[in-house]
Amino acid sequence: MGFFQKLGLGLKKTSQNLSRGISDIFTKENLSQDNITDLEELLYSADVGVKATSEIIEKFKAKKFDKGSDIKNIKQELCQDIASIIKPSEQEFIIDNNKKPFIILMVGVNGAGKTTSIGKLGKKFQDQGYKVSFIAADTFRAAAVEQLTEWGNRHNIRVHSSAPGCDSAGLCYDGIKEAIKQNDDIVFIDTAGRLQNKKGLMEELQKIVRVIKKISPEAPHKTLITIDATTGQNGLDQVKIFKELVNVNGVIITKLDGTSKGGILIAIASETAVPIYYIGVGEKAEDMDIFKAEDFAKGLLEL
Ligand SMILES: Nc1nc2c(ncn2[C@@H]2O[C@H](COP(=O)(O)OP(=O)(O)OP(=O)(O)O)[C@@H](O)[C@H]2O)c(=O)[nH]1
Ligand SMILES: [Mg+2]
Repeated sequence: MGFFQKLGLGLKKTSQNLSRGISDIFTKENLSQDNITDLEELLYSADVGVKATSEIIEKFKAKKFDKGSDIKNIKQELCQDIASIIKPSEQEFIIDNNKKPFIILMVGVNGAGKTTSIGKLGKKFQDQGYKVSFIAADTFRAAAVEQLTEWGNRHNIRVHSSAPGCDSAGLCYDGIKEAIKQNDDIVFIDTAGRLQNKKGLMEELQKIVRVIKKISPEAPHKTLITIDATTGQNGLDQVKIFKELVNVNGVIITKLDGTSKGGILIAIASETAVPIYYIGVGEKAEDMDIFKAEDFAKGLLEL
């Protein structure tokens, strides 16, 4: 199964609600203000958010659909409107070969999918011929180191780790030094999950960034945040706050499978200028791929 199909299946919970809702709205009666309000509510319930919803509604109103309008045509128009809103967030993830190792810091709240995403992306880049290593800087939990080590073992990727409880910034420093020595192309740094409103933990993350900069002032070359799509609108705050504090410059949206809140991707695209590089629709390595705006919009409307 190709990723486009997987995405379609993964988005089922969101797309079925939307599809059914649209059919219900536009088969009942003439298009009136009520229909527009229903459509608005439908978008809110998929966590599309206030800004993107009003943009979509404005575009949609201008089209003046009527009772006789074909549902497929309505969906196609909506699909185009959504795609045009999220398109600016579709950007190629480029590894700059002049920055060696290319250092990627992974951040986010607890359980969002950081470690899994590192495993998946590490494998992806290795398949492209890059020499990859991981730094297990989630020193809070022994299980976190084991989890990353398991991904490393599975794909023959070196994992730099230390005993739980050690200073994570120091571990990052050593890990990067080691990566330089080993001539690695890409280093992923896994960090502990932290809630965006916990000051101490956010300060610790800033310390990690400061220490990385001691080795290379331009690093981390990418700071990615993983957002669990099932958390809905809170994901938007997470992007904004992590961006403010550690200059997040890329988003990965995980767990789009099994949620009816897949619209959060649209909210993040419309309300932050941070590119969305990858999306996840399952636990396996092949369940993550590049974010493509048109494909996502099609999946969302079952087209
Ligand atoms: N269904 C589904 N599960 C996912 C996806 N991404 C990650 N998971 C699962 O989500 C759970 C949490 O993922 P982790 O990678 O451990 O998350 P984390 O952010 O590292 O968590 P902490 O280190 O505890 O903060 C695991 O069981 C993953 O297999 C996805 O795209 N879809
Ligand atoms: Mg983790």
